[in-house]
Amino acid sequence: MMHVQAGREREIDRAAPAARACPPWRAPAIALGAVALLLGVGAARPGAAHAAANAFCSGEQLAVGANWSVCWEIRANEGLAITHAFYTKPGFDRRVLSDATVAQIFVPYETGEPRYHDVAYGLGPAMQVLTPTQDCPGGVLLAGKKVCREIEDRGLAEKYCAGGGCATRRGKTLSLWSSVQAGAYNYLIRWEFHDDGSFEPRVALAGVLQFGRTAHFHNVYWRLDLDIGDAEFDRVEEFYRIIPAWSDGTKGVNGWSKLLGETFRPTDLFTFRKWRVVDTRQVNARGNAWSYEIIPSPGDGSLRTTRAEGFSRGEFWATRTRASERFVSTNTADILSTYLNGESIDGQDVTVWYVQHAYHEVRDEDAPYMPIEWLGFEVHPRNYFDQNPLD
Ligand SMILES: [Cu+2]
Repeated sequence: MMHVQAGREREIDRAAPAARACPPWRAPAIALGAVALLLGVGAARPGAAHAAANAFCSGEQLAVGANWSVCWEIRANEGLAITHAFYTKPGFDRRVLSDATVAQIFVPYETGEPRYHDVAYGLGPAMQVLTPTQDCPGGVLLAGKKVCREIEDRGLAEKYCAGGGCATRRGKTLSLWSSVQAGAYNYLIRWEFHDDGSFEPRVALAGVLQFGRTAHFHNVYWRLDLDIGDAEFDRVEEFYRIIPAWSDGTKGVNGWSKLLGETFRPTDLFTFRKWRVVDTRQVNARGNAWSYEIIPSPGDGSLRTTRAEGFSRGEFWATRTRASERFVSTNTADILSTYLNGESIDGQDVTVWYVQHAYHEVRDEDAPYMPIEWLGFEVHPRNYFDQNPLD
């Protein structure tokens, strides 16, 4: 595990053309995106193993707390990346994630231009130094004060009454976050790992408006390699809840459909659509397959643009895991679509991509400095444990 090398950071900066409206890495550069894509630090692929994250990293790259053991690194393009995450507690030590990143933040304006591809320009070199007193008062600053690691109280985790008495359990979260300067904006990229086995990738919009009152989107593409137990033997499934033709509307049915080949899918609020990655070789004590599910947030929206921007065709993508397949787009290329080349994802090592579309209709309160607005979604264990792991 390593940080972005300083030399590589400079190379991105040097390659960036000057621009009036924004710092160099934010400039809509044609060649720069392709250059930056070559600079990222590749993720080492783990073998199939049950071992805590400390088999993969040490020192400040290893974050431990709230029943998690997590490795992270800084990459030239994606910034703060999670490279391994294990759920661990006494007598329990099991892999959840091998690799998780922000794969793109695509920001098109309603006037048609500009159309920014921020990860292609490089989030890593744009990470800012944080302050111990204001940014990270209860945590620890790492990576030259560019990453804050915290263990926080997340409020009530359980509340129940039984046997004549009531009880409350409070939860904890292990979080790692950083701030990235993207033009006039600040993005906060934050990974939260909760002690109940769920985790939450989050991005906040902050800073100063880039182009006054022009409405625009922040399309955040997340890339997750959920390696539940083993890296191999994944299967991706899509949830549905429907009202059958025979029902008068008071009765519904639900189920999971398998996605057998590389594909993209739109969100569908009417059927409570969500997705899960299942390990086909492992079942819990109740005989149910281990899985983790990706739950769209209600405000995530959807956006379809042009044929050339084919990466905007769906909110959820599933592809065969390839170490080289890490990015979504540049100013001139639809990269994500090229990963759909007919490979089977049934029983393979699978990477899933989820897109959140925030529509930023500017309001007066966004100036002079924007109130921080968070985007995020939850990734939950489903039958990964035999029961609530906090009990
Ligand atoms: Cu905005």
